[in-house]
Amino acid sequence: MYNFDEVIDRRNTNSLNTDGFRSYIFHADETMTFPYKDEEFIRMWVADMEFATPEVIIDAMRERLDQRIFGYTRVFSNDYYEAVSSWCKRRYDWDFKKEELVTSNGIIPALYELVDYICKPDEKVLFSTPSYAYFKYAADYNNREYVCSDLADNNGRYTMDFDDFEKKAADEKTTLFIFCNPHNPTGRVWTEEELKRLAAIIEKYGLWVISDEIHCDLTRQNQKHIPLGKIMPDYKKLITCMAPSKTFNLAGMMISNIMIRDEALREIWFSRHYNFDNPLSVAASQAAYERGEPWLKELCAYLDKNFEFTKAYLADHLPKAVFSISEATYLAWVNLKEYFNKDEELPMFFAYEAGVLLEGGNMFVQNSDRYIRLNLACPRAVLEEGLRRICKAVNEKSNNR
Ligand code: LCS
Repeated sequence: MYNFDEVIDRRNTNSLNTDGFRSYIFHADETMTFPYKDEEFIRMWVADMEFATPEVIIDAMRERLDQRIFGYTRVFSNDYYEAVSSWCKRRYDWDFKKEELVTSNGIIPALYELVDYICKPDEKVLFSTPSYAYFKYAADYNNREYVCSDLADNNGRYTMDFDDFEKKAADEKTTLFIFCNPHNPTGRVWTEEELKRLAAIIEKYGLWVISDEIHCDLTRQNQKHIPLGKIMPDYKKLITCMAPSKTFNLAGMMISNIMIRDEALREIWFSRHYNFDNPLSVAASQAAYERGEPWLKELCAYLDKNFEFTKAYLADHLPKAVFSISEATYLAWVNLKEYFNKDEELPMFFAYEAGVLLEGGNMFVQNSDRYIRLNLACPRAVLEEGLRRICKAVNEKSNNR
């Protein structure tokens, strides 16, 4: 029904994906040149999609545009809460109270604020690595120390090292754990058993926990996301973050949903947070949760196929790459240890030698050396060309050694 094969030109839209890669990936300016023109790159980096946002959402934004006045806006209507909470109830069998829901112009800004509100200056933030780098930046921004607990890589399937995690959680200066559920970049959907073990440690040491569930709607069809809030129904020091941004390709609309259980923390939030929303974003988000599900189902089926294709293609063309299909996210996390030396800059190699923009292990804090992360949320034809170029460049390099 929806056409995920359509290739859409994103240039001249001030898109980070097409126009911002020099600064984001290479910390360089416009003078950085490549053997490829910008429009010749296959872009498999930042986590947004090459697919059009569903029409039901665009229609809702159009209807809002037709009202013609765009004054100061904040979510006041009960309809918004109803839309988000029925989504969570229907899909994850999880409830939260209306007063717990606040909105933020993105999960990153919420993390930056919450670290400040929760951690005293000498307290530390814990997260699992490899990690989405903004967990570290949220600590850095607030001059808080951070502590990493490395995940274990079992032939491409990652697990938590609970002993190491508990050791770090036991430090009385470690007061906040930022949890990625499901996990970016490894794609893990944590099981009920894993979540229960984790919850027991969190409770034992009384940690605050922010469960960042931004990727929860994007699971493989054989997987089931469990909100940490469902495992810890009465734990007050838990904040859950969800958003329509990844799910419906709305990152630029900058709206996310943050569920804060603790009343005192909510009060700090309300007294310090810059508390306005973009009216188009509110309309988009509400419509997404009310009417976006049929599109999402088809998207997930398409992504499943892209993962299967990638798995088969890598097995055929880069047999020493270690890759297991991500249980969630549209991001593939591929171990290229057999093909690269420790000091090699992978994003640079693939940009120059393959004309592919991707993210390398160096962008995920630690425990990620010689991995690449590929964004598979693109039309199949684009994916095929990207993989063809990646495998060709690696094989040529190996043959020349
Ligand atoms: N949390 C996680 C775990 C993410 O992966 C991302 C985006 C965000 C938060 C951002 O939330 P926002 O502020 O947009 O609401 N992840 C990206 C990534 O891995 N590459 O580009 C963006």
